[in-house]
Amino acid sequence: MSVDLSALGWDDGFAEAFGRFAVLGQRPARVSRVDRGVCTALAAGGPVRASVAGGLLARAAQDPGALPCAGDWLVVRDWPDGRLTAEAVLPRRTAIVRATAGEESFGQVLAANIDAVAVVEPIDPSPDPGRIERLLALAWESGAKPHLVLTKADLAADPEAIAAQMPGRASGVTVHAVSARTGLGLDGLHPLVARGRTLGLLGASGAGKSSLVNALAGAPVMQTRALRADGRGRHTTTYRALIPMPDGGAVLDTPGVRLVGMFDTVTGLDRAFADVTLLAQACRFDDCRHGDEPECAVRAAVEEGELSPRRYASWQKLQKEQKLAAVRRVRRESRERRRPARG
Ligand SMILES: Nc1nc2c(ncn2[C@@H]2O[C@H](COP(=O)(O)OP(=O)(O)OP(=O)(O)O)[C@@H](O)[C@H]2O)c(=O)[nH]1
Ligand SMILES: [Mg+2]
Ligand SMILES: [Zn+2]
Repeated sequence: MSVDLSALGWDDGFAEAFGRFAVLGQRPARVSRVDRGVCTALAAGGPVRASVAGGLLARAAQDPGALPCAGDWLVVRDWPDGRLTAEAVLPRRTAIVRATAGEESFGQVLAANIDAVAVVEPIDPSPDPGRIERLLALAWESGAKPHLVLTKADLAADPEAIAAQMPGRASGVTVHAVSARTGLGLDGLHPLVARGRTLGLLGASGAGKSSLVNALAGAPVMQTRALRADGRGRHTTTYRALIPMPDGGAVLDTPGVRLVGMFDTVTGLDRAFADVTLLAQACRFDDCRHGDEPECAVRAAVEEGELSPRRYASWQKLQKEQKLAAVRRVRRESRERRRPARG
């Protein structure tokens, strides 16, 4: 089976980066899945399995984010005994990075080189605006273009009316109501998985991400939750996977994201709450905390009904989390500077 790499997003930019990293006899491949240090990747000649090379492992000891992740472009080396190794990861254009909760932990790369991110949220039971805002902030942070996809639209009487109420609109996110079961609304997603494009999926467990992958692929490529086994908190998908689409393009499916410690940087939050950020710029004081300061534009907007109290509260909560995460990161970084370098 041969693989058309340009259908998977390979282009002149990656080719140039590859030229800088690779030596003769090495070839590019895109990671579809990683299991215990072994990457399954799509190369021009077909799928390959490559273990992570020593040099790359050594780099990853300092920065775990350097390890290959689904969606990465690798420099793969063939050895005379038939083994393959992943020698390098080409610089990522975009990445969904989740800050993990612990003091010691590092950002975890959930998906790399995606062009768009779909925040996937079920329309039934009713969508959770707070969760959507949180995931949209993470999506904005990735550098890829966020979309909101409301799944299971077949279960709602008026999906468009629900879509019209969703947060995200305020910051320019397109909202799609779709059904993997009936095919409703899938046409709107096809441009996101056109030849050369990759769509990343981000959402809670059970949101219907893998069902969406199967509906877009037109084949049961990912396992989905069995109808009766709907125990809460169980994840059906347990690994991240890049799935090529039949007409080119790819979808990157992820296990349901748990919502702890997601924030580390501020850009995504500003973009997901572009409306509130704009308001805050009109506050009298630059360091306004939107408490009892005079001439606070944010509080005025809430009082006048322009900004919903729910969205305002959600923004405050996420900002608090982001600040905590930043403090943790600074502490961790200063600990690392004090620690003598290993090896
Ligand atoms: N009615 C209806 N049910 C759906 C639809 N899409 C998914 N489901 C159901 O929702 C459940 C969860 O779907 P999955 O696709 O496994 O969810 P997931 O987001 O991949 O979950 P994790 O892999 O655990 O993160 C399954 O029982 C699906 O049958 C849909 O469009 N309509
Ligand atoms: Mg799944
Ligand atoms: Zn203010």
